[in-house]
Amino acid sequence: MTFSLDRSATLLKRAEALMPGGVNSPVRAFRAVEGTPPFINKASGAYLYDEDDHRYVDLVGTWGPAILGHAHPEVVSAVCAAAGRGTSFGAPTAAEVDMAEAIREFFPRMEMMRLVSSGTEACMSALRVARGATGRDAFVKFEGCYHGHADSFLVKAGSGAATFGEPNSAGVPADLAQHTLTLPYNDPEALKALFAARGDDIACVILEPVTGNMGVIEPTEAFLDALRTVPKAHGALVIFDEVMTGFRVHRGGAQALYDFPADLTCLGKVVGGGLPVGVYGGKAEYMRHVSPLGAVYQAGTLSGNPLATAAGLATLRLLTEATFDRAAAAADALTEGLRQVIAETGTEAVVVQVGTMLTLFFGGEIPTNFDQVSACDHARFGRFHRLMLEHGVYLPPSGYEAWFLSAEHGPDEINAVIEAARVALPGSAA
Ligand code: KE4
Repeated sequence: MTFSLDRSATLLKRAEALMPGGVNSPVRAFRAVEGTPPFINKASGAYLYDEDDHRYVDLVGTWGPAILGHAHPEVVSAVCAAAGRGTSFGAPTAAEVDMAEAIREFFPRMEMMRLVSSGTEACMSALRVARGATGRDAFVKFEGCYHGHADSFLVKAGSGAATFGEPNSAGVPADLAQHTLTLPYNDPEALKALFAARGDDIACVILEPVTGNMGVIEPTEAFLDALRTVPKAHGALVIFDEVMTGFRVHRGGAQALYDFPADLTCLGKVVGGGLPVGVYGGKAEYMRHVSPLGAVYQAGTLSGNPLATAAGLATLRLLTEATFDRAAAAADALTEGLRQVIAETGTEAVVVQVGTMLTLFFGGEIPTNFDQVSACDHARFGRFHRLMLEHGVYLPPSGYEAWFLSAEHGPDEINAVIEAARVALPGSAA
């Protein structure tokens, strides 16, 4: 039976008349891969179900949040119970206190924090705190890293910006972008040289401590060592954007994995259990700059929303060591299986995995920065993606993204992905 997405194609036509590209976030349009994006109408455990009644093993996990698997019964019932008590109050609630205490259990360096509604809000607010606390305008980001779509970050950005070859977005004023200083990832010498030249102007360095938005790339020891010493020597903060790596590369994020003293941390995705939650926080000396205590303003109608905190709190309470280890074991098994099939089929590809996330790159070497990722064969990834979809596996629609595993990906699901790759790897050759 041929693989058809007729209902999704019809929905896409309607959607394109109303929303740019027919989507509410660019990567979902599947413009970097082949074919129509399936419109999803249900998710459960490790699976997605689309409008044309296809079932897929899901390796996007709604871009990270679904570490427990989709529609976990205890998360669903927590959200339903909260909804029955009202969806939003715009007032402090006990759940927000419980949530902040639960987050601090995972991230003890977050002495004080603020809940917001997205990773973008978390990162833009953390940058504002760093600027407010230091009185400096310039900040450092790394090429290929993505910190959400706030203006200052859309300079040499990763994720969809990189996917569509627009790492510098239109609409960002040059006199704002001039304060965004970008460096190659994993280049300690470049970091040292920039600080030697402009250290007194720099408020902070922000990075994905393990990247996910140019595929999964690990930091080198030398890079981490430079990050531990150079910014501090010039009075600049280090912000760990753990929106993706938080609860994913380790239950305590990359700062636990590498024992790194991040001054500020941004969280998102898993922390909301699939509902809109972002968090920024860190040393109390910096967070006390935030209104109403200090002069750094940040606000939000739905910050700490009762449904979102119910989903987040249920997720954090369920994310025990054993649950995390199940998701990490699934990622281990998938990495091992993909490497075997790559060898068997003689494909030029490598797999990089950290914790519960991984990326397959169509290239000969393990990439360490954005240029090396860009040199991979992304056209082949587009063909591979389509073949995997036709064989029941839903991958992120870009070679610049991470694949995510959950506690619900068992041997059946991992074997199904490996068998699909056994066909799609050779099938995707030019
Ligand atoms: P949101 O505003 O999308 O919640 O978070 C922005 C963000 C910040 N920091 C990191 C490290 C992130 O990965 C993200 C968002 N990630 C993308 C996926 N690469 C979200 C998916 C999308 O844009 O549709």
